[in-house]
Amino acid sequence: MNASAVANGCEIGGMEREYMRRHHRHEVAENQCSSALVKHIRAPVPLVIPSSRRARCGTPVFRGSVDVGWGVKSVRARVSMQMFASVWSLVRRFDQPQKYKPFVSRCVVRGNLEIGSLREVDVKSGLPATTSTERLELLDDDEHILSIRIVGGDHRLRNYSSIISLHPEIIEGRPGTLVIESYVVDVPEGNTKDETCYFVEALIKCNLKSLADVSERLAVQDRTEPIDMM
Ligand code: A8S
Repeated sequence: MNASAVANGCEIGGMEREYMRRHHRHEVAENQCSSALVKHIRAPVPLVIPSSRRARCGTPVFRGSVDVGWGVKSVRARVSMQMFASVWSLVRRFDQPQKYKPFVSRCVVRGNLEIGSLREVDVKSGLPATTSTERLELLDDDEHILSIRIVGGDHRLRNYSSIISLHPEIIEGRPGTLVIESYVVDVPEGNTKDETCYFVEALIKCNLKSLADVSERLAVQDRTEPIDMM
C-alpha cells in the first residue's frame, strides 16, 4: 500500500505491517491519498462467532464454532452461549454505525444486509456534510474485516474506500484488540494531499477512540456478568 501509517504516536511494528500487507491493499491513483491508523483496545475481538439464533430473552445466542478470545478457534462444540460484547460485534453492524461512530445521527439500510447493500447515513450538524451513501464491499466474520465504499452524499470525499480489520492481542494479560483502519480517497480540487489526509484521519481517530470507549465499557460489564452456557 502506498500509504503512510499513523499509530497515535506509537511505532508501527512488524505484526501491524504484516496485517496491513495482507488485508489493507489499496490501489492509489496519482490524485488520491491513502493512509492507515492503528488503535489498541482493551476488549476482545469476539468471544463467539455470530449466528442468527436468538435466546428467549432476546439476547443473541450462538451454536457452533467458538473463538476463545485469543484467536484460537479450535473449540468446536454444539454450545449456545450469550453473545459477549466485543469489538467485532460493534464493527460488523454495517446497518448501525451510530453504535460507535460519534458523527452519525441516523442510518437506514434498505433490503437485506449483504455485499452490495447500501446505507444512507445522516451526519450530525456542524460537519461539512449532511448525508453519505455507503456500499458494503466486504464483511468477513472469520477474519474480522469490514470494507465499505462511499458512493454518494453531499460531501467532498469522492471515491472513498476503507478497510477495517481486527486482530486479537493480549494487553496486560487480558484479551485485547488491535484495530487497523485504512482508506483511499480522491484529493478534492483546491486541496492538497496533506490537507485531505489530515481531515480524514481526524474523523477516523474520533471513530476509533469512540470504538475503544464503547467496547471497553461493554467488556467491563461482561466481566462482571457470568457466561450463560446451556
Ligand atoms: C467513516 C469515515 C469517514 C466519514 C466521513 C471519513 C463523513 O461521514 C463525515 C464527514 C464528512 O465530511 C464526510 O468511516 C462523511 O465514518 C463524518 C459524511 C462521509
